[in-house]
Amino acid sequence: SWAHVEMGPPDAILGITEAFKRDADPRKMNLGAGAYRTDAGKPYVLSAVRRAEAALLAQGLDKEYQAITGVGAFTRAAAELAYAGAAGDLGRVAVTQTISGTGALRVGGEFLRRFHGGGERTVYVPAPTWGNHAAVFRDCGLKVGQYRYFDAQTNGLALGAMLEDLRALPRGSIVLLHACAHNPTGVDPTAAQWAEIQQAVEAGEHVAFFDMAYQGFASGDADRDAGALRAFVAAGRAPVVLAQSFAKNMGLYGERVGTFSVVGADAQERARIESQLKIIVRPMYSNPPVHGARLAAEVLTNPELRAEWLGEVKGMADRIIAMRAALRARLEDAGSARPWQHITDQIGMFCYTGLTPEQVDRLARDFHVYLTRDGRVSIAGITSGNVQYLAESIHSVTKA
Ligand code: PLP
Ligand code: TYF
Repeated sequence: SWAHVEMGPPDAILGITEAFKRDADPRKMNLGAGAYRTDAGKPYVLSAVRRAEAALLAQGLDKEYQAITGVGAFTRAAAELAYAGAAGDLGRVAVTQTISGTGALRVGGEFLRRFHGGGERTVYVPAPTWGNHAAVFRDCGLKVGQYRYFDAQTNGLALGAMLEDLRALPRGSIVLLHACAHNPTGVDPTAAQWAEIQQAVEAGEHVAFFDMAYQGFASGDADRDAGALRAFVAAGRAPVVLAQSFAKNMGLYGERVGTFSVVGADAQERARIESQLKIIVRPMYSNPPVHGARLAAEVLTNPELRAEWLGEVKGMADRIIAMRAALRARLEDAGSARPWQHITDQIGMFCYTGLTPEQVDRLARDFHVYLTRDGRVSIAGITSGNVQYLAESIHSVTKA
């Protein structure tokens, strides 16, 4: 019997969507899960993706298995998007297609457990970080530690504390870095701050594990958003591995499109690493699904679709920036005495508002506004039609 199987807790983020669905009030807002919505509050399939899908359909492709490492045209184009010229001609970069960013983190964690030094290794993640990081890495058999990242006083980066922590880590640790649009805080280092972080990682001979789930989404410029990753790779002093997701920047959420890659020393090293990535993937899921990867490959390699896609990413980023400005302005107009500048200072899909768990609970109970209890707001859920109501609701629960 399975009577010993206890009920597990619901996922902290997806549980909010469930609560939202049960709420019948027409004013309700779901600011929980990080999924883009149009200004009409609807899910958005990018036009470039729709056109790529039509082109693929017209080709009448078969459904044969692809390689263990996935669709070659996709992994090449994805690596090119991430690294551009920073790693040379990419001949030394081992890449495998993964089940989106989460699967990339999982494959990456497995790779590091097997091949990064001997004995027990710890991966250090920022405090706070995406809620799934610790669980993914623990399931890979890695230990998970934290470094300080966010300063609640300033709602900004705790650079001094972060550097102090990175410098104190055991030599050869693994440091998880959000490449851009840090989830949940929306706080990214500046280029100058990144240079200091890079120096600390290199000095400790740590592995830089970049998690890039929002390339293009932070600034609207895919090259700019990959700047930190490329600087580490170009310097060539720290080992770099990368988990890449196309869920957000191509709107391919449920298609599960991503990659895991390792920057090797040369083509021979790449080949050895790739052979081991295959050995990790084979017993896990054998080989990845093809449809989403073909879509992404088509968008990335067809110049017309690529240009359209980059414009659409910029459009999504711009709408989010506009909603940040609107929310801050409406809060100030409503007479809120609290500082709200961090709403417009932070970038990416999320704003870390500083709301307490009790205030978050009141927002849900009294105003039908749902967000995670850490006060994270998914800006993508805000529209020009509901931003005024949201500002009034937040003002109500935050005034003394
Ligand atoms: N990493 C971060 C920081 C994220 O925010 C997310 C989710 O949005 C992911 C990874 C993985 O998402 P997915 O598995 O949908 O690509
Ligand atoms: O942080 C988020 O909201 C996104 C979406 O188990 C998400 O990463 C949330 C929960 C989850 C998977 C994705």
